[in-house]
Amino acid sequence: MSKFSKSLGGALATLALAVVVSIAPNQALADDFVRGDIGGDGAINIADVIECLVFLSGQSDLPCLDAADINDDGEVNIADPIVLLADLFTAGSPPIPPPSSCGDDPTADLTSCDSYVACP
Ligand SMILES: [Ca+2]
Ligand SMILES: [Ca+2]
Repeated sequence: MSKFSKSLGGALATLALAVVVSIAPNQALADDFVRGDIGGDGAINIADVIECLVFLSGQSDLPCLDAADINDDGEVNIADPIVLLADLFTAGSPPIPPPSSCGDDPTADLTSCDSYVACP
C-alpha cells in the first residue's frame, strides 16, 4: 500500500468519525414527549397555550420545542397556539399530529426536545 493510499484511508476514517460525532448529539437530544402538553403536566389545556405564548413573547424558554410545535411544521410560532386553541375549543378541528402519548417525533425537522419531565 502506498503512502498516499494510507493517508487517504486515514483521512476517510477521520471524515467518517467526524460525521458520526456530528450526528450523535442531535440523536441524544431526541427525548420522548407529548405534543401539545407543553408544560409536561400530563394534561393538554389552556395552560399549554399560555406557556407557548409566553415563550413566543421571549419571556421564557421551553426545554422541549417539539411539544410546542403543535402543527409539526418544524418551528414554533404563533400558528402553534392557534392550532392548539382550535383543538381544545373547536369541534371537528384536525387532530394534533403524534405523539399523543410519550414518544419520539415521527417527523425529521429542526425542532428538538432537550428534556421533558413527563416522559421518563
Ligand atoms: Ca399541560
Ligand atoms: Ca409549528
